[in-house]
Amino acid sequence: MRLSRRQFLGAGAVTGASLLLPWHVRLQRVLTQATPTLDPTSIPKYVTPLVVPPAMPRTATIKAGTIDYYVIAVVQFAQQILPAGLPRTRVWSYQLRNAQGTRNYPAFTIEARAGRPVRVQWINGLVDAAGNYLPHILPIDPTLHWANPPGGVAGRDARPTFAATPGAYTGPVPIVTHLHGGHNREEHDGYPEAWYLPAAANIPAGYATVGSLYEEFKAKSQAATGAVWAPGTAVFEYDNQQPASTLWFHDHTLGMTRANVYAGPAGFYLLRGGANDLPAGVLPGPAPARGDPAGRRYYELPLAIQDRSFDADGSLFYPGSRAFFDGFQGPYIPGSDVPPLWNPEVFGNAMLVNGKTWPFLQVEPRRYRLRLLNGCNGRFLILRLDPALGFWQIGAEGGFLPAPVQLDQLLLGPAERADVIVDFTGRAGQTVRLRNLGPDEPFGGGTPGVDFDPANPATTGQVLEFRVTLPLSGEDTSTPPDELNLGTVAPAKPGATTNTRQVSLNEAASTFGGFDGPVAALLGTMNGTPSPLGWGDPITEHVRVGAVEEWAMHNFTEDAHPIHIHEIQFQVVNRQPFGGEAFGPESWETGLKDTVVAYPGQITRVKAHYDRAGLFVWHCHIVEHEDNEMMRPYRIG
Ligand SMILES: [Cu+2]
Repeated sequence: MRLSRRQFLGAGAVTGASLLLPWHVRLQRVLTQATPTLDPTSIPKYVTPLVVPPAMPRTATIKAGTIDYYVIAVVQFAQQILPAGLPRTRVWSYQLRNAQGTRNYPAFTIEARAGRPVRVQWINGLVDAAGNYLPHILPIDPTLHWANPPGGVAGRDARPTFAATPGAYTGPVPIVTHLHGGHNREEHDGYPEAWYLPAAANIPAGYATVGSLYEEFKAKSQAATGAVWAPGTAVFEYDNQQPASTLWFHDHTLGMTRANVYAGPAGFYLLRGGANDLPAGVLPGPAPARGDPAGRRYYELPLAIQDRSFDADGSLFYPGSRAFFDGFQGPYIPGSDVPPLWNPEVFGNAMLVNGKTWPFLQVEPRRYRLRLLNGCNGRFLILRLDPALGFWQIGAEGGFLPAPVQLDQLLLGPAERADVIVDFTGRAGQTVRLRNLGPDEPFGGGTPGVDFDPANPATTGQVLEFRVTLPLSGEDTSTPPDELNLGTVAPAKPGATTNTRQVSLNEAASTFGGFDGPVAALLGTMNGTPSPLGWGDPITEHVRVGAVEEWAMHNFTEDAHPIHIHEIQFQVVNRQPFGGEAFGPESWETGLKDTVVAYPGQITRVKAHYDRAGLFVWHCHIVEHEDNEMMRPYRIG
């Protein structure tokens, strides 16, 4: 029996009862399986200094100095992620072309100015010294609806059929970079079907070398900007006509984002200036700037928090079998509808900040601005400081909040960002640890220790150590957070709603007899009852240019999903338990956002101004979900 796409989606056409599956229960069983061979408790903590990614140098300025131009390649290299003395780790990340000194995981930060475009030639540099392609360093399930280069032009961006269970894909790796939070032309968004292989010497005959939308977007881009896309590259221009904020870039290839991002490629893109930024000196700074001398002290720091697992040889561990998740050993193909390699969620057993396990940072007794990113594949973070200094959150994904919010903990779903101020004043000599109380399993909402077990306090419950050991280098002249006036710079909310849309979040159970595990997560429409839809189904979200739409996202699953809508920044309107009363957004959700936590059994409503025509996507940012159908195309105009 062959597993066709139609049969697969048949599994998704489920009733309400089978939508509610105990994924948590299954995962708990898995966590007792010690598959990664490096015991995380054997990794010494707080022995490695935090790395603050420097600002990415420009390749050039172009168009009479009006555009910042970068030529950036995704490359493979080894980095000391684990503490010195333990093996190095093979990773991928971005580097400026021909500048090995800019090679780092996570990438150097792109510093952008409001109103000043940034153009990047993104090179797929996953080739060896001889120019032959490098295979993926992590297992890729070729049975999903994915980029599928071996399918050729006719079979790319599809779910291939197999007569027997295949192994992992070992061919050339497609990439396409997405600027998360950006507001740009469709051809520069990093559409999942606009991927491209490296321009390698040994691409197998018959392989598709680009995704199904690459050529169309290439033509549009060249017409709009004049930039030529050479083989193995794409040239994306970012307008930076949006409020100052914390954006980030990462891979977005169809059906393999989970592995491409876990392998490393991600970086911060900090947009500053314009009407929605504060004058220099108001907030703690500086942050790394282009051309800084070595050893400069920074009071604004980007912090990318990620969970990863390792094998004893230092290599990244990512499960290569569904058996890791719930012990299901098959049969896969033929016989069942269960993807053999894909795992519904993957949690690492070690915590990394900016590419190092459990680093430490020496700080002065003064205020710091931290740009926090949850860069985990599927883990929700609940961050607290110990001792409990608390945080002043001043911004989220879409810019500043209307007013600073004092919080004793930060909840961050995958891809969410928090712009916060932490005050170490008066703490000289103290050690302050950043802890994580989020669960080591899918998050469903609730309180650590009450509704779920917090992360393992010996490992994933710890993140970073601040040591207030540096003498003050000078007076802290930044404005105390409780005196900050953000109201003048907080971005405007969308206007009155012109259209309301009901959409749904769903899980699909296997139809294989005797096995009720999840085989996919799905978005869909909602008309009294949910209609789950896959990536390949016709577009259902057609949005008029200029519309202000409110999307009511009904979550029929057991888990919270961080839902990201490309191209726009939305306002969180409210949440409403099924059959209950609506309540307003959290205090830290009062600005604009691009990713929102949609809780199980609730309707989460978000509103945005869809002002720019194009083909974009919305999806769950648990990237294992995104890769297996929990992503939908949508069109503006
Ligand atoms: Cu999800």
